[in-house]
Amino acid sequence: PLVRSLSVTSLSGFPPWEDDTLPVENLMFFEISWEVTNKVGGICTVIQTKAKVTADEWGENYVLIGPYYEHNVKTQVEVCEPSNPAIKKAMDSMKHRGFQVCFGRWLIEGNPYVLLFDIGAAAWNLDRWKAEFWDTCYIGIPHFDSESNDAVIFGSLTAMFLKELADQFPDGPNLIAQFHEWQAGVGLILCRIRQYPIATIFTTHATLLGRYLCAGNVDFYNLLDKFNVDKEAGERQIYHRYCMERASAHCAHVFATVSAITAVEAENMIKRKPDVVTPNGLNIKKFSAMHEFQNLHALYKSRIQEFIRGHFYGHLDFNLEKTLFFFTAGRYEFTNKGADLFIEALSRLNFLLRVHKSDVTVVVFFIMPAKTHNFNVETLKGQAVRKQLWDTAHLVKEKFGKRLYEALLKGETPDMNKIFDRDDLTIMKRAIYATQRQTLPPVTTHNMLDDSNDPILSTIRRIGLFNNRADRVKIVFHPEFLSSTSPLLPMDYEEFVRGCHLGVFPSYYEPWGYTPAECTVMGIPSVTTNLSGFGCFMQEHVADPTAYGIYIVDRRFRSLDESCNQLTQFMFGFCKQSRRQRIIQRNRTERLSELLDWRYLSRYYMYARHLALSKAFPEKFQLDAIVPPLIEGFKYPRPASVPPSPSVSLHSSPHQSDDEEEDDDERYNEDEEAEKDRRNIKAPFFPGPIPIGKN
Ligand code: G6P
Ligand code: 1S3
Repeated sequence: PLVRSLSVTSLSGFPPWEDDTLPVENLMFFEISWEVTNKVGGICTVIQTKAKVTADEWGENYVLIGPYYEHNVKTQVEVCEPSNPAIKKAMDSMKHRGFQVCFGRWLIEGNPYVLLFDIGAAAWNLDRWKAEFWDTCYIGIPHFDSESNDAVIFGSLTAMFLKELADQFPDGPNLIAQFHEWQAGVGLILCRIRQYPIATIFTTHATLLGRYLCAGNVDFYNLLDKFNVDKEAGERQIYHRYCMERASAHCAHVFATVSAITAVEAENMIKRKPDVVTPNGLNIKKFSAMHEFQNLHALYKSRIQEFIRGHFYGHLDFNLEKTLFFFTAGRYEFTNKGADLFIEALSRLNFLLRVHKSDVTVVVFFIMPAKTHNFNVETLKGQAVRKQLWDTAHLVKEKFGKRLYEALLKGETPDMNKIFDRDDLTIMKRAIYATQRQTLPPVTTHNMLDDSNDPILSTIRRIGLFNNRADRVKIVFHPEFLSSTSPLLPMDYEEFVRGCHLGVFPSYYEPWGYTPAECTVMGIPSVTTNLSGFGCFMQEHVADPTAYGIYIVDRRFRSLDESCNQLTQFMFGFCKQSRRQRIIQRNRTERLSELLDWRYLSRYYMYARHLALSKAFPEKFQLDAIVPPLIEGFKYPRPASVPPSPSVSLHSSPHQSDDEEEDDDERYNEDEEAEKDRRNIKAPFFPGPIPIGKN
């Protein structure tokens, strides 16, 4: 009984992927997560970016369920009454029992409905619900773990609401509920054990144990099947959380995770093989003009250059036109996110650039939030000095302009020896004197709370990358997320990424990894690893990822030292590219963005829903009738022209020039290259969902 058809036109000129979707008129779909309207990490990005395609498919029958926080609601939600009388009735019943429930539209693209529960206001039930949870599945929650207590309240309220709704629909519509991560899992466990008629999906975005074990000094991937998981969880005092996570996965009709590598991890840590992998996508907006994102790169790069002028005042003996900006960003998990490997590789890169007498300078930004006492004086002073020089130049320019004008009015050319008077020279000399400094440009922009034990700073001290004049690699550690209102670097994250040349994310533990994916859709090359979901995905679907600006470090089958050398070589190779080659590479990187578009990737979520329905209501939904045929092994082909490797002497266009300034028109040739690539692609783009196993 398939009624609706979804037509997605591929940007690569592939045939549109036509698929029969579910008869959503007879279904309701709920997605439950602690991060609905509440940004904590990557799960919010998943839900937020996916909202549009899901709302387009499900319309009024799609509702997200999350926790109520007054500030979030005030800034992100338009509160309204539910149009569906059944939802209203269920909410009224809950309100009648003393619970606070809020309904509205989330003000993001797609405008999905949200239903939010006030966790604090329901806390008076905590003891009772914990006891019920214990009686139901023998998982005991210690009183001091407030996050787990919140999970019990959130789960109990979710289950109560879904029950109220299901009771009103003895003959349908059928309900599907997808729960994300262990914080939402209690609701799923309760629904299943109490046998509510709901098709359930549990998605884990990372396993608790995987994250903990990787952060310790453990050879995680080689020992995956050797861990005594109960014991490991107990020793880390997360046994109850681990039980919630494991029970959620086992109770669900369908168990999903975000990447193949996390599927293997889940199989070993949670002991259930996921039924489906649902890779994370993004909401891709294509510019109508191919070069528009290149213009944005130039625009935002100039803003970063301004910051550099201030930060390195008195030490600006490097050419900003030959300076590359690398960055890493994310949750401050030093080893999990590969910051340890990155700094070591930077020290090797510094050495290589110095011995090869390279004229390239690399400024590396670390954007990872840590505890601080705000900006440090030296950093603020840098920007003040830059501003003062700018004002001085402006003042002198004004005076100069006036004199020039007067002279021209008299029909004279000015005497260049007298064009500056004594005052002008004094002002200029004083401004120059102000740029003298006794200290090196600071490595960190903030006063750190625990400076001496901070892992990034400690490593930098050990290897001695202190922004000396002779260093070709300079470090700027910004231990706070970026903001367009910052007095230091007033840019938001997206602008900053666009202005950089390379994102470096050599993670050891990364179930998916949105940071390199975001770089890709903005046309910025990045480094990732074969231990990250994103890296493995690219390896699987792109024939030559490096040519497209996706550098994948092998952290799985190589020693730490070998991985470090590989990363160093990637970065050194990148530094050897000409501007023309960088422009070509950015164009290619940006072309991959369609691989990450929810318009394609959401079909894995569709498949998970089909599967859940067929398991929960086998008499009504048969899977065979709705799974699209699988066409395996699709790869995005190699680029039509020569890869922009600096060691390759062949040029990728007829007008190669070493003059950096002449390179800009290259993008038009690149448009042609993109066309050639499109013609090269023969297979349909995304073949359809990949079920990776059965229970
Ligand atoms: C973009 C702009 C060009 C600019 C170039 C700089 O392509 O459209 O005008 O010259 O970026 O590239 P680079 O890699 O040197 O920052
Ligand atoms: C997790 O967030 P994280 O940074 O703690 O979920 C994200 C969304 O699925 C994923 O991108 C990331 O790798 C995971 O680690």
